[in-house]
Amino acid sequence: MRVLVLGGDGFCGWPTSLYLSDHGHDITIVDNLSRRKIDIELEVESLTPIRPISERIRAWREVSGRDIGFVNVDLATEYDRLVEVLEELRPEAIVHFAEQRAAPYSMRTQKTKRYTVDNNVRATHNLLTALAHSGVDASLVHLGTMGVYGYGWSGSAPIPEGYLTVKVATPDGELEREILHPANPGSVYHLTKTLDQLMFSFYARNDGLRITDLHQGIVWGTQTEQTIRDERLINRFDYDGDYGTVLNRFLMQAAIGHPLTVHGTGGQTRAFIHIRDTVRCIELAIANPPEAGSRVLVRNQITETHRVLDLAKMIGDVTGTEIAYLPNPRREAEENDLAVRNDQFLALGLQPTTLSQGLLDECTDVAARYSHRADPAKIVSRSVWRAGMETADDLLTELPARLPEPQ
Ligand code: NAD
Ligand code: USQ
Repeated sequence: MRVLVLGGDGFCGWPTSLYLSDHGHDITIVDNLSRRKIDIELEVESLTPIRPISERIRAWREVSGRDIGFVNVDLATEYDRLVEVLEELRPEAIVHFAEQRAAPYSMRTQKTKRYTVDNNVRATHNLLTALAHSGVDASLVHLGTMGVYGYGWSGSAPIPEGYLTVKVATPDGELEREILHPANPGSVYHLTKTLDQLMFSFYARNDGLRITDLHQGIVWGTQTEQTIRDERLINRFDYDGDYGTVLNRFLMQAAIGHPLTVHGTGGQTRAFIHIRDTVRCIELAIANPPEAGSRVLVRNQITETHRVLDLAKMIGDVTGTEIAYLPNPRREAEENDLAVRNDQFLALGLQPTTLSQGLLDECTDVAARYSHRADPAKIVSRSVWRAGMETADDLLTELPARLPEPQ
């Protein structure tokens, strides 16, 4: 298949591009490299030394003999360019990763709130308009998030895949309806994903676009079968307080002997998926699009759920790292239950890669190998959900002279 990977230079997009290329698909990455610019703005770098995009693509050609195309387009502001790219390449499938994806960054300042909405909503809407008017018959697979459902809204009832059956009381009796699951975003970033959902619903209905929205959990891990083949292909590893996600942060923290940064009580339960399963799910999603004229196909892309504190305890016990209970910079439920249906991907043949000591070790090893690149002053999360909320001081001011050996 000819596939465009929008946001293909990012943490999920790069390994997905390599995986699909390795499996015989013809890949072109579209990315404006904005994520790399945000690193410069935040004065932080991926823990792993990611190479410039042209070097990445050159290395992949050397290693695999396969070409990946690259076009630098800002989807939010370069509409005409986007239409040109679609008409020239005529993709059969488009995978849309290209959004500002960090909740803490989206809550950092007025500027980052506005940037997140402007970037994400315009990128998605430009893409939909371009698809509706160009006559390019590509199915679209978008990366949404579990956070559109919110946490704890339905107590211990499992979260369905996108749609909820409700009963509406009317003067003539009860009507049964299937509605999009109520949106309950917990950050400006998550809010943009709930707006994306409405745009998808409209364009699927009005223009017959074939759209799959994948509500993905927190992705952990770094390397895939492809990125591990050459150091120049290495994937991004975010550990900082804005872009680092909880499990990878704990693994990295354990690797440098930094206390594990639990926000509040650690009673937050979240859904997780390993990066190796992310790339498989994308392949399954592009191979199984909805029919034209059908509603948006929503699939939950998660393999397991865990409580933040349980993850911290597990990693703390194995590595001997202490836990630091920090003031929570976010406004979120201190504790929540979470059960999620993921029947669709299981039925399509996904064999979940669940948390195992081997994979945790692999990730800790990567973190340990590059731990000298870490800046301890970037670890504590200081983007607060409301002005004046308390944050913690740095827990480590410099890297230990001798870093702990990987266990
Ligand atoms: P990332 O920030 O590493 O990658 C996003 C890529 O999109 C970057 O390379 C960036 O330069 C590009 N981009 C952003 N705006 C763009 C624009 N206007 N035009 C062109 N390119 C643009 O993020 P990621 O972790 O790879 O996440 C990818 C997608 O998956 C996001 O939409 C995110 O919401 C979703 N997701 C991620 C996770 C996770 O844990 N990482 C979990 C659930 C869902
Ligand atoms: N947390 C800690 N300590 C930390 C970091 C986080 O306790 O050091 C807590 C947070 O307070 C939160 C939970 O861990 O309760 C998850 O935070 P996270 O930063 O790992 O994940 P989140 O902000 O939800 O965002 C990430 C991705 C986002 C994606 C989302 C999937 O950045 O793109 O959409 O995961 S989900 O959470 O399922 O909505």
